[in-house]
Amino acid sequence: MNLLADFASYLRAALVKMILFIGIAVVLACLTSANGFARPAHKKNTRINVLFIAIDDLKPTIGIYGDRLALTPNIDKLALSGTVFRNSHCQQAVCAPSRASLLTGLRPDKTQVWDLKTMMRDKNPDIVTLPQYYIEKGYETAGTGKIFDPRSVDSKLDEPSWSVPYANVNGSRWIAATEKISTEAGNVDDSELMDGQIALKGIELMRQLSAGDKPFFLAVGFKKPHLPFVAPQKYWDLHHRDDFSIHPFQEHARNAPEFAFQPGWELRNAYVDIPKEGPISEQKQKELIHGYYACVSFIDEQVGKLMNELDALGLRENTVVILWGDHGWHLGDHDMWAKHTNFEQSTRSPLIISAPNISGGKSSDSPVEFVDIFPTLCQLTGVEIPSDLDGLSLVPVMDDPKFSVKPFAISQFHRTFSGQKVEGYALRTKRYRYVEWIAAYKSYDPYSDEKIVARELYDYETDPLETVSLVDSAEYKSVVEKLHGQLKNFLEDKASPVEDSQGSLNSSESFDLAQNYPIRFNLETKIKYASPVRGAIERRVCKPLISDQ
Ligand SMILES: [Ca+2]
Repeated sequence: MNLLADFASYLRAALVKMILFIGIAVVLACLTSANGFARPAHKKNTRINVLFIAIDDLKPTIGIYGDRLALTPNIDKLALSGTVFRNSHCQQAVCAPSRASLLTGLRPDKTQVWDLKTMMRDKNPDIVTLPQYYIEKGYETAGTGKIFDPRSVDSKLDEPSWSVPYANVNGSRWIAATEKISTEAGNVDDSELMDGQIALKGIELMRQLSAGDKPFFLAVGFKKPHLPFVAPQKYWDLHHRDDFSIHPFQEHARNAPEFAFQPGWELRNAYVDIPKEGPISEQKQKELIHGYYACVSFIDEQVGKLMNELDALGLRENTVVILWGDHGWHLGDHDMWAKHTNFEQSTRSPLIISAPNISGGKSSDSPVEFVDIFPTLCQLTGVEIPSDLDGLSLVPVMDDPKFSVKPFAISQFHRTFSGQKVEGYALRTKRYRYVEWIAAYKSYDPYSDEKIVARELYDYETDPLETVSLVDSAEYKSVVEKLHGQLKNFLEDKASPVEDSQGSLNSSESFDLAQNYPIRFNLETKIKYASPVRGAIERRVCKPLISDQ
């Protein structure tokens, strides 16, 4: 009995050990599989993504730029996490040339896209664009909406630039209008208009890209506030027409050459409610200004949707967000509408960059240019900066907004004068704008003073509205000489802006946005009040950072 009992006891113990062994083996197998030993590990992407937001025809009618009438809570919020460049200028104030230059980091005289019909790769088959460069660096690149101007690239919106086929979005330019009118409102959902669709497509792409193993460069290009000024009624209702005034200076600047101005053909030639020539009534001007601001608020809401998705996906900490408008816009100043000039309201364009590991709420008056965007993004994402770019990284300015990387920005535009082509090169410093109009010339040609057919000088400290060109004023003789010398050196490629000022610290009035903006205004309150679901809005009061209008 004892032996049998002992044997039975032995069997039970052996059985328990066996069960324990099998159990432990199963658990271990599960654990190793769960730890990924049984299959390749999923490598978490720790590189920096880029969210690249382009806004067509957006001037700095943005709250954070000091515009009292703008309602742009989402862009303002983005700006408070980044750096606002208040003295930022496009290279040529019209869509295709500005975008081709920005997206290649090369000035228009190198891309040779100066108009709305030249195909960028006909002139430069081997040019490497910013998104294309990111593909080379191991990124996934995707785009939707308007990034390149479609008139300057192939039907796939520059196929070499995108690793994911470009996501086109279609839609009507008007809500219900059967005629080509310049403004329209309608009780429609955002998603019924093209820009609402672009935001949704941007979100879809962001989700798709964030699920992949590669870092991404996602470009989302909104089409408003480009004409016609069409937006859902709720964005028109955010603004009160009586709050808007027509521009106080509606004449051509004294002493400026007549050809420097344009007759507003983009507005006058395309819309049935605008006279082909002659005065535009005060009532219609206010409607246009109201429409522009409504479209800006409409786009601001779409920017908010993208930013919310970026946060929801947990991507904010490893994504650089950049927002830019491709050039400025004349809203009636100098009796002009639209762009196509070398004046301040055409060349000055919003630029906001928010980057992980660089503190936000900064604002800089340093002159900067859109050719600076390519190298800046490279540095912010830890990618080597190509050596043949025309711009400079703005990271030193983002680190310390008192820093200047260059003493001036250069814009250009062409005209016909006395039967010949003249090219106007505008040099913008912190205080001045100096323009030379040069006959039958581009910057790659030999420079000669004798080819200059006209010059202009504006002093924004004494004349922010550019009412008079001071180029012949005795008081400004030494200023003109200095700026002429700088422009001549630049055009002769003897001294790029780099050599003139790199590493210099200036003592300009740069300040902390969070402390100075807004003075009597709480951002959260503004977002609440600016919500389109609310009809009435409390008018806000904040200190303008720079005199815009
Ligand atoms: Ca444009």
